[in-house]
Amino acid sequence: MLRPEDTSTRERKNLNGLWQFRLDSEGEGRLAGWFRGPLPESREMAVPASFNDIAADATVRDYFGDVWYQTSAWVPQGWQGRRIVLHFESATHRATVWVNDVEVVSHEGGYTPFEADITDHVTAGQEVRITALINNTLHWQSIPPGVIEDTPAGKRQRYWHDFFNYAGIHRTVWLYATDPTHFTDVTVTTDLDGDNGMIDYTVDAEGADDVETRVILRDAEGSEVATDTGGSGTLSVPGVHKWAPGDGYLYDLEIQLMRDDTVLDSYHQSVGVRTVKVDGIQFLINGEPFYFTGFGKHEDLPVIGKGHSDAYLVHDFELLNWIGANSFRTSHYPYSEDVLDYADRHGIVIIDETAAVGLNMGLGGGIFGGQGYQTFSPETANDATREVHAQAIRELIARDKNHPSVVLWSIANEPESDTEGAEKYFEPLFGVARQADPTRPVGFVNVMLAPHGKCRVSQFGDVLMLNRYYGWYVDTGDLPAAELAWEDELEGWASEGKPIIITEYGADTYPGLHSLVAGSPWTEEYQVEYLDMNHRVFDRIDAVVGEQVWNFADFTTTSGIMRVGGNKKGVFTRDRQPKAAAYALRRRWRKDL
Ligand code: BDP
Repeated sequence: MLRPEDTSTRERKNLNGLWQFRLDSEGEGRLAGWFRGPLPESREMAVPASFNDIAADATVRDYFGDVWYQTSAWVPQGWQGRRIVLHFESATHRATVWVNDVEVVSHEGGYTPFEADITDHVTAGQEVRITALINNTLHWQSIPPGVIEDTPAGKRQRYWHDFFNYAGIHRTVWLYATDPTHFTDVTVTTDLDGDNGMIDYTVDAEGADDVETRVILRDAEGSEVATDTGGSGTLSVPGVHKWAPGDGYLYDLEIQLMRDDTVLDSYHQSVGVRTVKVDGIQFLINGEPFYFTGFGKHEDLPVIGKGHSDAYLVHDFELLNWIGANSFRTSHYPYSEDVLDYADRHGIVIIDETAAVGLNMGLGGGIFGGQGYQTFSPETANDATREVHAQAIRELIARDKNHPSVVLWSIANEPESDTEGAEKYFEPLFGVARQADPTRPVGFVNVMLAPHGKCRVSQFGDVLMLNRYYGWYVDTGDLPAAELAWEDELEGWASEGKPIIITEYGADTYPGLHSLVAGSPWTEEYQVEYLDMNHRVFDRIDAVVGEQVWNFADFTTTSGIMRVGGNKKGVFTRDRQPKAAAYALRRRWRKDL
C-alpha cells in the first residue's frame, strides 16, 4: 500500500476535523443500520484524536466496545473517471467502514493503515457519507491482548500493558484519486560499495498491461542523478551522499507509469542510502559502529491522547536534539507515519516495534505479580493470536520498509520468554519478519523475569534488547547492590556474542520532589543517581551498544497504587518540562558541548 500523496497525477483530500460520534455500548448500531443515514443521537468529536479524554465524562474515558464515527465529504468534480480511494492511517483497535450504505473495508489492528477502492460507490461532484464503526476491546486474539472480566460492579476491561488504552481515529483520514492504472507499491533497498550507492527498486502496479515504468532519482537539490526503466532494477549513484545518523540526507525517487508519452501515475518515494548490519557485538550503520542514545517514547498527549499532533512532533524532535539523543524506540506500537518521515529527514534512528505488548501474565503493567492466567495456552494467547501477531509484523514492515531511519524491528515488548510455550509461539514470528524484510536485523525486547540463562526466545534475535530496572523494581533505593547485580547479569548476556541495546532503564520521578538523602526514590536527585549507576555499568561492557531511557516523557496509564497520575519515569514531564535528569543526560550525550 502506498501512503497517499499529492503529485502531478494524484490528488488527496484531508477529511480531518469534527466528525459525528457516539458510543454503542449495546452493540446495536450495526443491526439498526446507523450507517444508512445521519448517525442518531450523536455528538461532535475531533479527528484525529483519542475520544477518551475529550469528553469530561468517565463513561467515555473508560469505555470499551463499539463506537461510531461519521462524516460527509464532497467528492471533487474533477475526479470523474478517476479511481477513488478512502484511506485511514489508523483506527484503534479495529474498524469497519461504510461509504453511504455500502460496507467497504474492515481492518484489525490499531496502528497500521488500511484503505478501500470506493470508485464504484461514489460520484464525482456529489457528497458522500462515511461511517466508521470502531471497536477498542482487547481480547486474547488481539494485539495487544486483554480480557473482559465480570465483576460484581459490572464488566471491566483488563490488559497487561502499562499505558492507557486510548482509542479512536488517531491519524489522518484521506480521500484520494489516481488514474485507474496506478502504482500499488514500491520497495527500495540500498547498499554501498565504497563511495558508490546502489538502490534496488521494485514497483507493483495495477490496471493495464500496455504500460512501462520509468524511474528518476534526484538529489536533494533536485538534480537528476540516475534513471532507469522497468518494474525493478538497480540505480547506481557514484559519490553518493549517505543517509547517516544526524545527517538525514534524502534522494527523491520518482516512479512514473507511462503509456506512450503520457504519465498515468507519478509517485515520489524518498530514499536514504545507508546500510545496516550486525557484526559480532557491533551494530553497524554504513559500516561504522553505532551507539544508540535516546528513549522509549509513547504517543501520549494531554486531551488528544494518542492523536497525532504536528506541533508535538516537531517539539519532541527539538528536545531529542537538545538532549543529544540519536534514536528512539516506537514503544509499544507503530507510530504515525509523519513521525517516521520526520526521523528520515532529521537523521534520527528508529527501533520500530509492533503493538505486541502485555503478552506476559507474570507482569501487570510492567509491574511484577501474577495475573491469574497462563500466557500461552489454547484458551489464552494461542495459534490464532500468533496469526494476528504475524499479520501485525507484516503490516508494520509493509508500511515502514522504505524508511532509512528504521534500522531494527522489534516484534514484541516484554513477552513471557522463559517457557516452552513462548519458544514455540515466537520462533515462527522471527521467520515472518525476516521473510518480510531480509535487510534489517530483528529482535524482541526481553523482560527482567527472563534473565540471562532462562530466556528461550533471545536465541532467535540478531540483537539483544533488554529492559531492566535494577535500583527501581528490585534493589529499590540501593544503588550499590543494584550496580553489582546488574553488571553480573549483563556480563552473562555479553557472553552471547551479540550486540546489546538497553531498551529500558528508568525510575519514576515526581517533578519538584527533592532530597538531600542519597538513594531516595521518586526524587529528581534519585533519577540522576540511578541513571549514573546504569551508565557506569554500560560503560564497562563492550557488548552494550545502546542506551534508551524509559521514558522520554511522563505518560498516562490505568490507575494504580504504583502510578501517581500515570507513569512518571519521564525525563521530561508530560507537558515537556525537563526534570534534573534531562540536564544530566544532555551532559553525557551531547559530545559537542
Ligand atoms: C516495562 C514496560 C513499560 C513500562 C515500564 C515501567 O515495557 O511499558 O511502562 O516497564 O514499569 O515493563 O515503567
